[in-house]
Amino acid sequence: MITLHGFAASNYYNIVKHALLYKEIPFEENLVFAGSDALLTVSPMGKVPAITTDDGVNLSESSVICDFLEDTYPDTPLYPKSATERATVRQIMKIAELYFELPCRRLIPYLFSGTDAPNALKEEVRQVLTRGIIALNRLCQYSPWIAGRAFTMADIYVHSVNTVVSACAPSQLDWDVLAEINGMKEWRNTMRQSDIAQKIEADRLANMPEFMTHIKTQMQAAQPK
Ligand SMILES: N[C@@H](CCC(=O)N[C@@H](CS)C(=O)NCC(=O)O)C(=O)O
Repeated sequence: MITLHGFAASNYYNIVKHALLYKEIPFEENLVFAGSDALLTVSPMGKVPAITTDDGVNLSESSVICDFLEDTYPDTPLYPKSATERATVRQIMKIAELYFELPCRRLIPYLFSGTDAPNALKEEVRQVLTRGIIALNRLCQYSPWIAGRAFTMADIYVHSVNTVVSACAPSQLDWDVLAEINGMKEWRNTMRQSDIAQKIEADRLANMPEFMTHIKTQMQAAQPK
């Protein structure tokens, strides 16, 4: 059985968890936080998520794991058949990660510590997000799913990405970034209603207190003595 390593408060972890649940692939969860030696044994960068396959192979990087799951468990597909359409799905995922999630992620330390990010950082983040918004407005179709008529990995990916965007941008930038993408909020409401999304959200909330304790311990350890 596949083991999914990481923690339920992680949006990247939840991408893989959502795909596993959607494809009805049996898996077990191994709770491990970033920064631990245990994680480094399965994830070379020490990042969450990682999986251990049935064959005992460790894999990390959410998009790599998503591809592995699709290749290994093609039933209940999450990518279209044609190479062009598959690339279009991956293009949405990549742009959402690089120009939507990653800039917002830079604000997370300030969100967690309840402080205001420096203005120069906020400006850098705003500039990347502005271009990300233009790109996603061009790419996302919402007809009814993000890449068109079929539900794909891009729906799962962007839904999880949005957890970080919606937590960071309004509070740190005073900017409702999701409202800038036509159809995003309506689609998000639809996404939230599935049983899988609701289970993932319940697990995320349940893991939050332990995760925040872990973060506070890490922040205290990093303070100069
Ligand atoms: N590109 C990675 C990003 C994963 C990532 O940043 N995960 C966070 C948790 S949400 C993490 O492990 N952070 C700790 C670190 O960056 O060292 C992926 O797609 O899996």
